[in-house]
Amino acid sequence: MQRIPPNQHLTTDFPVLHFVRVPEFDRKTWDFRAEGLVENPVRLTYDEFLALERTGDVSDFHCVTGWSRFDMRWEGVRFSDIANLVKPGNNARFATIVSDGGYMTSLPLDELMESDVLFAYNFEGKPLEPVHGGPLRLVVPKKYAYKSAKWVRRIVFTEELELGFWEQRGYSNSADPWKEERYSY
Ligand SMILES: Nc1nc2c(c(=O)[nH]1)N[C@H]1C(S)=C(S)[C@@H](COP(=O)(O)O)O[C@H]1N2
Ligand SMILES: [Mo]
Repeated sequence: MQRIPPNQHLTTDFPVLHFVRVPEFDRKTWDFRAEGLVENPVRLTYDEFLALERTGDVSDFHCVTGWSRFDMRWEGVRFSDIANLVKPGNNARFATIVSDGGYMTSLPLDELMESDVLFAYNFEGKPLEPVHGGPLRLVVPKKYAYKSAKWVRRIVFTEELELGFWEQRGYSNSADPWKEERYSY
């Protein structure tokens, strides 16, 4: 199989793409919440988040506007490790990922539980830069990158799908680059 999805072109720089101001990061007040349909909701400070089990992963990145980049080296915490901590109820089928600044996206839990889905705080061995989502972003390598929310602060486990920022504006909710699922029509 080809490594680059259909109608994507390869780039070696790291374009910056987002539509709000980069949020301020204050290590003392920043928190991460995982809540909704869970047995054990958590609120973690930045230091508590850093103390969670750390995982590294190298993955490719595909933006729906057409650029792809190979071999992005991320470090952070697996989504599945957060889920195991909060224990989603049997009725939880999706999670909505909410960013500082209001951006959001959502995914089915079974896709988020894959081992390459990380909440990343390091990129190429260094703290993730604010423009790229620092201090914490989601990375979902198998989806177009609008699923990889930057500046994540909260995840909410839900029974029903909530459409995200781009998904409400005509972009595909399934967002599979290999099937070229760019738009919802
Ligand atoms: N909070 C937030 N996350 C976001 C976006 C955004 O506008 N706001 N844009 C998404 C899109 S469309 C892409 S392609 C990637 C871009 O990540 P980068 O700026 O690190 O290259 O971030 C995604 N995550
Ligand atoms: Mo994108």
